[in-house]
Amino acid sequence: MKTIYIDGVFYPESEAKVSVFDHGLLYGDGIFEGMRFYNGRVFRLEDHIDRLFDSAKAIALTIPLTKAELTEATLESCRKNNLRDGYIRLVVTRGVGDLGLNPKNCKKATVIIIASAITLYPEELYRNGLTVVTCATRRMAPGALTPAVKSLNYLNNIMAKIEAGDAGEGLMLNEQGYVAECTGDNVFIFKKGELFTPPTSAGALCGITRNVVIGIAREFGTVVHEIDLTRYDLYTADEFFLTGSAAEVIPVVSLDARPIGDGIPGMLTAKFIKRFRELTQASGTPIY
Ligand code: PXG
Repeated sequence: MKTIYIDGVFYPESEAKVSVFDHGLLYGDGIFEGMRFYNGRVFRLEDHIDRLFDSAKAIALTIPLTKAELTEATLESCRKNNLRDGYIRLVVTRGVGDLGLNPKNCKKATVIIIASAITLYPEELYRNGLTVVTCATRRMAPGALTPAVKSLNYLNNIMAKIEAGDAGEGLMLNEQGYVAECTGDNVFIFKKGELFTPPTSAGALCGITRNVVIGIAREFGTVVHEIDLTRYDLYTADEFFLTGSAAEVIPVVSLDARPIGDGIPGMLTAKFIKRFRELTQASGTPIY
């Protein structure tokens, strides 16, 4: 039985409930983080906590805990569930209000922490690679809600996911038609040994796995370009992969029915996956 943190109290899964008047539910008014823990350590915990507080700041939401308190509550959620490997979902909503979207009527944010054992992608996908299709649904325009905020408004990404269906993962473009990201992952390509990824200004979340991969590239002496990419750049890439806390680093072997490179996961991607896995096993904030 899972034990879930809500506003300072741990509840059994069946009793872990929020009000129907919570604005996270009524309006998608809130923010979240999804992170992983491996071998008894939470990977990049500090970065996730920092990004959560930045998301909160951006939507004028006060998290009723300090960063240190939220960090401790996150680690305690793993301990209470006796877990060494798994997934953590941190959610902060605007809290309970009335049937009106004005956040001023919400007195206190709701803080939820779910630590769970689920793994999200089968190992064969890392060996065989993903199929990606471009979706008609565009990534949220920065003038509407900046994609830098990891908000509870995922509807446009969900529409893209529905479009992608069983075909595979969905690639999302921005309003100008440049590559933004996939529905829950950042995009990278290799061309002639150099690494390319869209800038966050193109509508990509400033992914923590993305930053780790850029760090690995520095370690390897690989040149990294954060520049606007079109679908042409992806079609003609030597290698293509996605990054995200859930997916980690995962190869892509086809986009819109065009094989990427030789149509099999690339050697450079494999090198990055290996190094990424070493880092997840050997670094992070100790839980116990
Ligand atoms: N873009 C979007 C839109 C995301 O939601 C990423 C990129 C990758 O960012 P990170 O920081 O994780 O490297 C995300 C992250 C889930 C889930 O349960 C989604 C994410 C992360 C963890 C779990 O669907 N998205």
